[in-house]
Amino acid sequence: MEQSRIAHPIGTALDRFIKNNQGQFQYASGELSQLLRDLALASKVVNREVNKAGLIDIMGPVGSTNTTGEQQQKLDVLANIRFTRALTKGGEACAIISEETESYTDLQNDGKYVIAIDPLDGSSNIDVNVSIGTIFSIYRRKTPIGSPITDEDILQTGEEQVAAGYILYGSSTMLVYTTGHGVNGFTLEPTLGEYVLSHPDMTIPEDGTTYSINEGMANHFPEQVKKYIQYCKDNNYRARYIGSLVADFHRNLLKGGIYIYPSTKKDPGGKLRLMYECNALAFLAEQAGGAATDGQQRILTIRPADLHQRTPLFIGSKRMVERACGVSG
Ligand code: P6P
Repeated sequence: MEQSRIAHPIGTALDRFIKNNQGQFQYASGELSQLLRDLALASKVVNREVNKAGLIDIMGPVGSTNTTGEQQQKLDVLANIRFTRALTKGGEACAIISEETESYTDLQNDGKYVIAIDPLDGSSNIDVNVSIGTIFSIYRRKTPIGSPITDEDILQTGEEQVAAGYILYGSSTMLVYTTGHGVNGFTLEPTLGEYVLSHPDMTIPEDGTTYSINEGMANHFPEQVKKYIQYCKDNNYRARYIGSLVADFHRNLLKGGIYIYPSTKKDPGGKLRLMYECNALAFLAEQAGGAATDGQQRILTIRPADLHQRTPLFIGSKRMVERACGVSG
């Protein structure tokens, strides 16, 4: 039977919303609520730094690369520090998997949750003032509290997420998350410093006419993807590609559409990372009535072998994903 939905009046503050819906969490003991608050707090600090990046010396590259060989931007490193500090102080997380660190961070505490996070995705857009985002997944640790963290706690499939979301630092700043009971979006009211409910019960249109893909690499796409892109053109679809996954995903969530980052000759396993980019967005997409696959299987069923494992990604409106993957004609 459909869980009785609590009324979600627009304007409800995030804290109040979390409290009102705490009963939906399988482990309704308040820790997950506190964890979401810790992430929201850190995002407000990152938002402040993103919004004034041009005024203080935090733009541009640090001069180092992250674990996946990508040039780290100063704001990447700052965001990672902010989220790690908030989660450490909050005490609910026992380990953090981050794009910015080679291995996971063991917080040496009795926290029940493991966080996988891309602290600032789309960093190549930071210096040109284009929207960027934070992506997070929340898992419960599997081994007993007090015992050492193991790969069993860290390398979990996307289906085992207990919550996931993103923060979009765009024309407004939004926090969008799910705990497995639908998707809700909150807009930061800057004068109050509060996230308030602006997009209750978000659902993605079953079909759409917007496709997001870097066509500059079209010569390196698999034949099925080339065929689908031609189908989009033959049907006068709209091409929109921001170069920030969170921004493209958010637009498609609201309006309908598909985002594709396929395997290419340069990145045969795809470019995007399973643990801290794709799993969270796949959970959100499915909760909103959409779909997310690697071209063959649901993203959420992929068993990770490595923290920084990459995967091809087809995500968005269900009908569009099916057609792009050749499931439907
Ligand atoms: P390309 C940003 O680095 C990112 O991870 C996503 O946010 C974005 O959609 C994609 O990579 C852009 O990659 O190869 O098209 O520049």
